[in-house]
Amino acid sequence: MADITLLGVPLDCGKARRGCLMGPDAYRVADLAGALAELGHDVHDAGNLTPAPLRDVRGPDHLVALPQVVAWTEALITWGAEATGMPIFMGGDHALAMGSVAGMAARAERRDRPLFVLWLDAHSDFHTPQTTASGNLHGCPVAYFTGQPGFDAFPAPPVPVPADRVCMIGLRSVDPAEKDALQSAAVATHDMREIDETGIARPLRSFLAHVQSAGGDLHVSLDVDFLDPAIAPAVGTTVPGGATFREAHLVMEMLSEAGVVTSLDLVELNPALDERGRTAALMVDLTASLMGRRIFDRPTQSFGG
Ligand code: Z70
Ligand code: MN
Ligand code: MN
Ligand code: MN
Repeated sequence: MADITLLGVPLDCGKARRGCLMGPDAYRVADLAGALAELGHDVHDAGNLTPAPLRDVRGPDHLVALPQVVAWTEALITWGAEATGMPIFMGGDHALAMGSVAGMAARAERRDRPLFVLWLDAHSDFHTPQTTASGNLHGCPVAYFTGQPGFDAFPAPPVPVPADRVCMIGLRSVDPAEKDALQSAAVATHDMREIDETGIARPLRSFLAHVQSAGGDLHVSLDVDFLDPAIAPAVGTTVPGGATFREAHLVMEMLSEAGVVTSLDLVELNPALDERGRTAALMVDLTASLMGRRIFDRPTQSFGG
């Protein structure tokens, strides 16, 4: 059983629309801790993280809340590098993944294991501060933690994650600059067109085989908008055509059976947009599937490779 630490990260400045700061408490109200404890895990709620002191940082003028996102990133890297067990980062918007992933990469290096990242999102979040048109830093975390240039205002990621250790599933909203950058980067990108044609298990199975054969740690970053808005309305950036309830649970069950997941982000939940808490409840159920909840028991599985 896992030693799980829930960390609230009420970061709400990665974009203009407010509400994600209530995410951590929505997960507490939906009893994420209880759902995981029921599976036999040792669960500890570490409360909410506090950002580092604001510094006078400079960057392109159109960036939204740059000093605040830098301060959160610093605090997350410091916290994550020292974390033990299985951290679950309860967001907060996706800008938190700059620090959560960079921190987990630092920790993985200390354990002498390569860190892999599974990015479950409608968006590729591969902008740099120079290419983002919106100025919203929640659209930039993957470029940051893979060590792309242009993040001078930020602390350098202690251990950049090589782009070929990142797998994105669920893509259906990719801006032109991101598309160009992804075409020359080694990130594995699986869009909804591919998933419709081949099914969601195929790309996931091959990525998990890769992680297993490399003996890696796996960080999963789950954006609410990976899911179809019909089942997960509580997100500022709904994009039609998302993962179904069954696809999402299958992904989580396969992740659980692979036995490689060592940390998780739950991001972009905006409780002000939820309907009677159903998106928060679904995110809790998906996390429970990831941590071992099953219809029938199944053993840990080797995905070959
Ligand atoms: C767009 C931008 C984004 C998440 C929206 C959207 C980015 N590419 N990311 N929601 N999680 O503004 O850069
Ligand atoms: Mn404990
Ligand atoms: Mn995202
Ligand atoms: Mn998204």
